[in-house]
Amino acid sequence: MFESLQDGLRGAFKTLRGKGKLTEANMRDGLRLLEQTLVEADVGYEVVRDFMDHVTERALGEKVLLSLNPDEQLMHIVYQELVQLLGPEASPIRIKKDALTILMVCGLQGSGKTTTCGKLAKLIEEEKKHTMLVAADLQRPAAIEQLRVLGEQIGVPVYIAPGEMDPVKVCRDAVKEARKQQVDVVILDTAGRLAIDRELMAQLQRIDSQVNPDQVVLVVDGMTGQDAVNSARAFNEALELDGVIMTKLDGDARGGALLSVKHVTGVPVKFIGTGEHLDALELFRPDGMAGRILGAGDLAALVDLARRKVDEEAQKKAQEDLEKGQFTLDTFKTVLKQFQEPGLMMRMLQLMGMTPDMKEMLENEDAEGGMKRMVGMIDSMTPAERRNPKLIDPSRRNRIAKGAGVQPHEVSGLVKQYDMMSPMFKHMAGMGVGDRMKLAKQMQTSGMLNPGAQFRMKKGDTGKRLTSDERRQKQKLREKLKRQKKKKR
Ligand SMILES: Nc1nc2c(ncn2[C@@H]2O[C@H](COP(=O)(O)OP(=O)(O)OP(=O)(O)O)[C@@H](O)[C@H]2O)c(=O)[nH]1
Ligand SMILES: [Mg+2]
Repeated sequence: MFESLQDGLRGAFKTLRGKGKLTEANMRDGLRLLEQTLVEADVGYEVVRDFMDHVTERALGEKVLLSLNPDEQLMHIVYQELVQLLGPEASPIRIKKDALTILMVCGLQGSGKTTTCGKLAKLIEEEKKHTMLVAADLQRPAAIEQLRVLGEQIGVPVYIAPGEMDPVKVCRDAVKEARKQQVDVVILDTAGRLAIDRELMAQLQRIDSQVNPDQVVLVVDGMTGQDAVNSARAFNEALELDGVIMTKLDGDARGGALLSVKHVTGVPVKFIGTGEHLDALELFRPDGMAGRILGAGDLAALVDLARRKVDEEAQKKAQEDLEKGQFTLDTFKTVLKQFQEPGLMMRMLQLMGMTPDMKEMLENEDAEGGMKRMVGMIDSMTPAERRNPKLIDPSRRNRIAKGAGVQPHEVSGLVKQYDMMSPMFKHMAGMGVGDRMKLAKQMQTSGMLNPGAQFRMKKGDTGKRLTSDERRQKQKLREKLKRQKKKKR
């Protein structure tokens, strides 16, 4: 997601890293790169200007210039300002407790309305609420059929009124029917147009005033950049939107629309669509997204994804083990086994914070195959070995390798990874941003994917070590800072 935006930001922070002496001039270089990156990501002009004003004011503050890690400090400022820009709060769809919630979904043609209605219904059903989809797009006969098929796939009733020409009547009748059937949430899939026109708006306004939905959400295509923002503005003027759902962020979207829409329209993003699959809808969390954009991952989204993907039994076991502070190889195996769905590992790792070079490297790896090998090795261990991998001496190692059909060094690799991972897993809960950034860095060097990967990973992980010159400079700065502190006291 947003790869060039991520690259650009990393570039901006990099200009500050390892600089012997940080001055206002080189901080300004970093800020200029930051601004350029935002413009290239198609963030609106006004938004870039306000954002840069805030960041610049804080970055040129004395504290950052004097700090030992100006790149990290700037990153932190950018993180906080991004959270403000994107939210700052998440804005979930509210569902009433004991009454019918009416959700009206609108948007331009092809923005992803119908798919999103299906995804929403699926998500709500997973929360043990009953939904009903309403085919209120009478523009094309195929639209009704599309919704009917979607409903069938997820096992949700679809209200269809054959031969009815008035979408307002369809919606009114559907709501009546939903009340009768004691449905919790009714989702209206309305018609779209290629462009905003008066007739469409008038139709939507009639539905809005006669059906009185609890929430009106607009679906916009995140790939269309500022056009998405403009359509959000127009729809909001006509309908007073409660929120936006931005789709197709899995593709080549540059990020500009997502970064601009709240600032320009005042309407929060509620969910994001990240794929064609019916489970590719995520609650939009500004802090998580800011973390993702900065390459620090998004643990809350990771937990959501895990909750949906990892089966309950496995989850419960892992949770219990973690609570007891026992992250054994058995727990590790339980976790690993869940990751063998193609592509899932990649999604998880992205949420954990993965740099593009790491991604490129992993794309050449057979991650799922690697998991299977690891599970095989754990299966070949005795219960005692799984509880205490320290028992694994060379002769046990050979036995395990033979049993799993792998090389002995792969067994050592697995144990090493387990050693690295287990404290991380134990500390994952309740971590702040700073810790998450640290965790992301650790993840990148731990090579959890397959035994042996960590060695390659270390090789590619260059440029982190400071030269002796830079170390001396840092030391000087540190001493200077100490002296200043003393003076203050
Ligand atoms: N990659 C990707 N594709 C999506 C996403 N959401 C929707 N799509 C695709 O976008 C296309 C259009 O989606 P629809 O749900 O039919 O869009 P619509 O707004 O209902 O379109 P009309 O009913 O014609 O106005 C479909 O091919 C969807 O699979 C998403 O988050 N990611
Ligand atoms: Mg549709």
